[in-house]
Order: sequence, then structure tokens, then C-alpha cells
Amino acid sequence: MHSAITLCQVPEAAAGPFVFHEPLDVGFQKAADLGYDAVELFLPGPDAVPIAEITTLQEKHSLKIAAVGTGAGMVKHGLSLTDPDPAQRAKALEFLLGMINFGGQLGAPAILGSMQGKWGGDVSREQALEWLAEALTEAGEAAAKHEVPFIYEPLNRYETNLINRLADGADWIDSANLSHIVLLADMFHMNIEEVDIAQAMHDGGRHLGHVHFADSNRRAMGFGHTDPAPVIRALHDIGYVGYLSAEVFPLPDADTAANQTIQSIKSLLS
Ligand code: LER
Ligand code: MN
Repeated sequence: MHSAITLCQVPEAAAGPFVFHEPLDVGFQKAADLGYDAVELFLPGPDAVPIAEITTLQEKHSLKIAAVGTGAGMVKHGLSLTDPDPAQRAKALEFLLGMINFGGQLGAPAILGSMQGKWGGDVSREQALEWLAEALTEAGEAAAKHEVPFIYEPLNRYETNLINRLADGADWIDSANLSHIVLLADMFHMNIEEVDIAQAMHDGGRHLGHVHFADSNRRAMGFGHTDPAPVIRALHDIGYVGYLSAEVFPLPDADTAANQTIQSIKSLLS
């Protein structure tokens, strides 16, 4: 397993669960100084930062790009893949495919979180999941061209009513016959929705591809009440070799959260 930390450049997400909000060169420098393996990028869109600028920073600091988030499509543009309006769904998919191509050029998968939207009103759950499966089919194909997967993230009940638990996500990937799609296990969402986080890694782990490594209160691991040791054992048991990525609040401040996370990961993996 490898360590990663979130870098956010989206003003609309300034209050979100991302560690470094400084300019990218500062975020890369801090991540490298602390000994992280990779950064996870949360950017305003596919054209916000030139690829060359990121590869230059990567090479300078020997950091991989763990993943790229797509939440700006929702928080900046209000786009959802399950919007009742077909024109809005098309725009959402276009944004997503742009982010997949952007990440793909960096060898990084894109993540679908908040842009999955919700069902309700005139849209049934069945209909929303059908639209989502259609979008994920295209997303998976686009990601595969870059030889990366596409990451689907179950969220807690306050953020989506589609799929809230890892095993439900894994069952859905199987039943909808989705290819090149992996799941994101966000331990903050899981603390709300799962009976037992470690057991859930076993139950849904056959499609696991990424982990948001957060404590119960979405602070750095060690600053809440989750016991990470059984979760790490479960991840070892299922053969998970991906990232533990700190998508957490910069509390009490970004440097402390970043340092706490890397210390936690190092001691858990040693
Ligand atoms: C994104 O990774 C996430 O976890 C969501 O809570 C953002 O809405
Ligand atoms: Mn997350």
C-alpha cells in the first residue's frame, strides 16, 4: 500500500475535506517533504492546469498522481449524471470524460463522487442507477484507453441515496456488468454506513481500487475514534496494494493533519 494526500485548487471546495489548498507547487513540496508517495488532485476542471505543469512538479518531487477528483463538476457547475434533464446529464458526462482524459495522461484514474447525484422526484432509483450504469460504461471505456480504471465512490446517506455501502457497490458492478470500474472505500462514509469497516473491506473488496483514509470525524487518522489496525489487516488480507489517500479536513491545520496521516500510515504499514 502507498500513501497519498489531497491537494485542492477549487475555491468552491475551500471548506471541503482536502488537506492542502495552497498553490500546487507548495502542496507538492509539502507532500514530498513529509515522505508521501503520491498526491490526489482536486481541480476545477480538465483544462485548469496544463499537464506539463503537473508532470514537471511530479518529476521535481518524485510524486505519483494517485487519482483526480471530479467533484468540481458538481460544486462548480451543478452537474450530475442522474439529472432529470438529458442535456445536463450529457454535460456531466462530458465533464467526466474530460477529467478521465486529463488524469489518464498522468497515469491516474478519475473518481466519481458527488457527480453521481441522487434519485427522487420524477426520477426513480431504478432509472437513476440505469443512467449511472450507462455513464460508467462510457467512463470505464475511456479510462481503459489510458490503461487506468475508473473509480466509483459510494457516499454516505447525506450525500447520495444511490449506493451507500461497499458491498452494495460491488454487487452493482457485477449485476450491471460494469468493466474497468473499481470502488473507493472512503472510511469517513463507511464509519456512517457500515456495520464494521474491516468486514466491509472483505465483503466489497473484490472490486476495491482506492481508499480515502480518514478517521470517523473526517479528520486525520488518529484524530477521531476509528481503530485503523483491523482495517489495514483486512486490506492486507484481500491483497489490496493501492493508495491510502488522506481526504480529510485540514484540522487543526493542514501541516498537522498531513504529518499525523503519514505517521499513522507508516506505523500501520511497518
Ligand atoms: C469525495 O471523495 C467524497 O468523499 C465526497 O464526500 C465529496 O462529496
Ligand atoms: Mn471520499
